[in-house]
Amino acid sequence: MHNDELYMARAFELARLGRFTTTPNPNVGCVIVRDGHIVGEGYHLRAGEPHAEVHALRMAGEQARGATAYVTLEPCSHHGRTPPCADALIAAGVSRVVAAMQDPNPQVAGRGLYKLQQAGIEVHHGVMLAEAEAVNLGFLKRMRTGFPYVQLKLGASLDGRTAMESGESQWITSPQARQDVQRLRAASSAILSTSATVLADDPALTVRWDELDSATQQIYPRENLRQPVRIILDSQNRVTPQHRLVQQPGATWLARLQPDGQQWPAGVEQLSFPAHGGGIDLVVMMMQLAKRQVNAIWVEAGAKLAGALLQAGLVDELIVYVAPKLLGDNGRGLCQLPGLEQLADAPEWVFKEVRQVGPDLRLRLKAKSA
Ligand code: AOF
Ligand code: ZN
Repeated sequence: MHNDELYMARAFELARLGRFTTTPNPNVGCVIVRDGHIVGEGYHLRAGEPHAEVHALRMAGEQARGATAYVTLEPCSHHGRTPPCADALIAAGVSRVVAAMQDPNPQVAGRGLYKLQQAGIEVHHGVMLAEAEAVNLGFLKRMRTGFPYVQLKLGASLDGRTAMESGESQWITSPQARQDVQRLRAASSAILSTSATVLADDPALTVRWDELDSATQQIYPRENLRQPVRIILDSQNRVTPQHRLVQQPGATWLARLQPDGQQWPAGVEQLSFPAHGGGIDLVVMMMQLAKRQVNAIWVEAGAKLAGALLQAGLVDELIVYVAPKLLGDNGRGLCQLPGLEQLADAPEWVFKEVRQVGPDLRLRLKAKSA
């Protein structure tokens, strides 16, 4: 009787402790069990720092000999920023390794498990696979497809309006929904917005530790705070060094057709992309962002970008905050989808989760085909 799922569940608990900090690396947890006792535990905290297995092996010390290691992702076999975990497990004398899933990183892709097997270790994988997929949506999508995982945040009234005709839209964000957004921003690699939003609202687009809920603060101490990269679609070079987001901690990438010759503060980069349909080619941009190791993108922008991303098929998940208000016929729509005439052409989504956040509802949806 191995109790594999029990220990793997603990390994996932540990893996999730890294969910605000590991990007571009995956969230990985590891538990080492000997004679029915956990003798070592660890998780990956930050790229460049030791992998989960190394922390767990350090804690187990000599007790790792003859033990079983539970890892939420296949142990790596390559020399990256750190040496291979497969080698460390072999050197420690572990006799059995259970991995939740294989690592799709082409630098690993089965070689870690193979290496362990070759060393005479009993290897097992495919335990709690659904959990393994869910914990690394961004990393897995990037490794498998070369595209980042995209979450599109929308705020709507009960009748699906996003703002009054005037553009007034502050009503949507109940303090609880805003707090929820802070947490979801914090869990993403990058926040994508547009120059239209920057010019209209001059947002900071940062994670404010003080505004996170206390449960998140507990697992994410202030000193670990990481700012997701702010990526601004700015095809007409309208963002200036005076805008608020430019002066925030962390990086800002201005996605442009043509860089300007200005001196920008440290942390600001201009990236150039080809044009498509009067703006930036979003598909090319997403591929380039994945090449820059962006795993998961949180989109906070207006109806125009929302529509363009949806029409390009680039959205993996919708996060819709629905406020219990009616805005009526003059309110603006949630996303611009011009040319949609027939019901048969309407993109279909599947509800994955419905939750009440303060006075609002939060809906989480995935594309029907996904
Ligand atoms: C593991 N355990 O805890 C993690 C793994 O640059 P490095 O050395 O940090 O390597 C990063 C790659 O290693 C990453 O892309 C993924 O394939 C794997 N991550 N592997 O055995 C861990 N974080
Ligand atoms: Zn490793």
